[in-house]
Amino acid sequence: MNKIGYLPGVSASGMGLRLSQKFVFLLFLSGLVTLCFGALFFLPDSVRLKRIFLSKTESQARLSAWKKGPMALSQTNMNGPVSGMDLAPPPPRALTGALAPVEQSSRRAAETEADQDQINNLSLTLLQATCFQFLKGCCCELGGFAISLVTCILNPLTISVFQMMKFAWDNYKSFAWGKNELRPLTKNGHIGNMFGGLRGASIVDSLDTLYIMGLIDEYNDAKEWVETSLDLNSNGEASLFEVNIRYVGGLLSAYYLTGEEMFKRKVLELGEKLLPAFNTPTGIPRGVINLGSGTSWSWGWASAGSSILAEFGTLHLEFVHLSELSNNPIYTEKVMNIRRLLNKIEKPHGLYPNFLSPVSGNWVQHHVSIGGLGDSFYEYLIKSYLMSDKTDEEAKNMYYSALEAIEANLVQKSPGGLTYMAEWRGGILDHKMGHLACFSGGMVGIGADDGAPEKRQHFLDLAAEITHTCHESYSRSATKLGPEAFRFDGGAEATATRLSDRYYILRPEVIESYMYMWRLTHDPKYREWGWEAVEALEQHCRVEAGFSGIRDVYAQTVSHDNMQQSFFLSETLKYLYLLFSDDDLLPLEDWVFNTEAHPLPVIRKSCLHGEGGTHDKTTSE
Ligand code: DMJ
Repeated sequence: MNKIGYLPGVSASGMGLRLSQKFVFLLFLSGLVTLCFGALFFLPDSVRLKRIFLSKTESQARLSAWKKGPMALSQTNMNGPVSGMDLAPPPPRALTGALAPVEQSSRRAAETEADQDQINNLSLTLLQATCFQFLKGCCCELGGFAISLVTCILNPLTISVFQMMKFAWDNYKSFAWGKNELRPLTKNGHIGNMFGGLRGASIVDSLDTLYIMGLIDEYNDAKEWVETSLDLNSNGEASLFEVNIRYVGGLLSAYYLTGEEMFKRKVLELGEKLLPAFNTPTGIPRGVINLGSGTSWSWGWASAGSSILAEFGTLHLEFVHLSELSNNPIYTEKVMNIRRLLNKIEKPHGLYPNFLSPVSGNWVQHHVSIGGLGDSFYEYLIKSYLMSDKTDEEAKNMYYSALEAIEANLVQKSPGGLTYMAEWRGGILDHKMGHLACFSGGMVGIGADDGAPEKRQHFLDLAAEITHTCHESYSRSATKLGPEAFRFDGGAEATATRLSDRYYILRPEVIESYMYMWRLTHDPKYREWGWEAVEALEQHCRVEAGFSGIRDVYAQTVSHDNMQQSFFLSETLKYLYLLFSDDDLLPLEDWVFNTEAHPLPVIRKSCLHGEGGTHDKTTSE
């Protein structure tokens, strides 16, 4: 029996409702919508809601708002949790003047006709998008539709993100279907060399985002492609890490969210193909694998044939789930072996260097970073603990010891008062923080509650400070998007000083931290910051046929890199959507996001093998 329906916080379509119940529910909902709309006509003319929805300029405004897309929504009230009541005219620039008193700007706003037009556009776009969702939902299954409709009505901000996803996806589908990424300027596909012969990275990475947003037709197209065209018998150099986080993670999430057996079959087939990478003297996998022949080797650029901490240290979540689904302990054994070695090995100042020999099991270089090369290893320690329903004590202890070492050696305060995580090269600090390292605000945040009681508030403060610094790296640029790396030396404070660090490739880490910090604190500034990012993405990264990275975040006139990364669809847009959604959409108590933002369910104690519970609440039997 399929038990997927037990998974919390997911809008699995039509879950648990019989046809007759669906019909009654549908009738009830349409009645409710008609009633609410009809009631507008009986309101006095002075009521703002009536002016918004029944404005004289309606048809004109509707048309232009719909054409403008999400930007027409850019004037939304961010002063607190969004609710249906917040549909009243918002302060037009309340966001750009981020912390300006909302009341004051609200009064200013109402003064000009142009602002009033914008307000109308906002509301009509909302109304239209709601109708769009409504009609779409009617053609789909009721469960997904109901959730989409309710989400839409309650929270107009999610509509913007929904529209961005639809735009990114539609263009990928039109111009790059089946390729790994879309090239939005040249309107063609990109294959690259990260996934061996595997194709459709954007499709697999998007499955869960489409599903969560209620883009059901698009999800069905993606599902059909996976079923009929995702060929796992490929020959080519694949990154073990990238295949794991995007393909294994994407398929696992799709399975857990939808209960489609096909995803489970595919992911177990793929998982098996990854195992030969672990055939090394230490069991530490090499970075590159040929999925066809099973031969593996180290990256040419990694010193002395070493493996990378962030790569072999970012397998745990997916591999534990592969064991759960296959009932085969081999995957868990492989990652537990990595864990054991890392726990035992001597660490300089308690820190984990980024390069390790898969042959000798020794560190190769003493470069430590919470950004690229190290990042998701730390993330997976705390998430392994959380995903184990807080039973994996080894992961917990390793995480808090690592964090202690990081705080003692890497965490710095700039002269301007910004907290950042520097990099460490054999004892010498490099006062640089990469965009990738900005995920750590969220990581320290989600780990705060399980730290020593006297440290909890401190961890939460640290998480907030890091997230603030990363936001500063955005707000100090001309585009309001952050550079690939920013520095705190030579007078620099959260800005890139080298030309080669100025690019932004649609990365998610800063928004990821906003999402976690919002969920943990409900401080409205995180939604304000998320909205700034939406506006910046719309203004600088949206091109005619999709979203593109940009070469220089400090340039007034941007130059595009012609690449819509698959993580933009799986992470950046998903985290934005969650940031503006209610907390009960994929609640953090029940779900853990892999490093590519693919949600995996917490494995409850009672469900673990050999503990007397059922085999696995989340699998089909
Ligand atoms: C993603 O593929 C993952 O988040 C990974 O852990 C690091 N980098 C990219 C996005 O920036």
